[in-house]
Amino acid sequence: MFQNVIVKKPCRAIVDGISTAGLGLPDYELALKQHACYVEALKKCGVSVTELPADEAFPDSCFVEDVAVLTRKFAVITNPGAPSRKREVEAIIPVIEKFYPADRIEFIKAPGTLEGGDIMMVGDHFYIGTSARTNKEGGLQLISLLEKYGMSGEMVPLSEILHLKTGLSYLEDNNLLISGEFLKNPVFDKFNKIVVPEEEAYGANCIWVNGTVLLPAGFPTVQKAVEALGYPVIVVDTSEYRKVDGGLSCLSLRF
Ligand code: CIR
Repeated sequence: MFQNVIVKKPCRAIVDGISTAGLGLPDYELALKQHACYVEALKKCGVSVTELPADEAFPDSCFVEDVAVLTRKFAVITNPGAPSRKREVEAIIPVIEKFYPADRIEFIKAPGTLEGGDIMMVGDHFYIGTSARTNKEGGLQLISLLEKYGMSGEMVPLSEILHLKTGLSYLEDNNLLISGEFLKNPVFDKFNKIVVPEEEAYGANCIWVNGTVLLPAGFPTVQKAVEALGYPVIVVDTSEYRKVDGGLSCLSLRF
């Protein structure tokens, strides 16, 4: 169960965020409204939400998931692989210090790079996507930190999408939403796979929060499949974040 969630308001500079989507520029006012709905949905799941102010210096800074990995035993401040995002970590450190003692805050160090979107938690085991943003050195550093705290991790290479969780969402109870290049990876064979069709690929990025699943709006096949598993669902429109390659998981740190 999660007690806390950290989110960060989008800034006007979100229009300059890194994007490969080809869907046009985000509408800032709509992005703000969608963010407020996202926060409301999280609160309905019984978590306490810490909302950080917008930071105009960093266009992608609302995607707060990427700057930290928060486990039940310790926190990791990442070293984002995207050069424009590296210094986003400076603002998150004092926030993480409010929740974790100083001796339980660890750091990914250069030449290691790692972004939280590449990390999927399954109990005390963590899947680490090696991507354009997270390199093997960063993955090895995280695995050795996990082992220090009695947990474990393994690396999963990916090449076609941004982050591991762009294409995978663990919904607890062994249920895994899975899409695209991960379908043929035997690493995930032990899960109950809920296959996301190609045309709904963006819908593979959902979040489980205390038994409820938050889903992006506009992905009916994914929604039906998640509902069929018995989860209560809250649909949240993330259209403006999709324009800068972001989704539901990217917008929060849940711990
Ligand atoms: C980026 O490219 O870094 C942002 N425009 C999107 C980050 C999405 N984060 C995530 O999937 N965890």
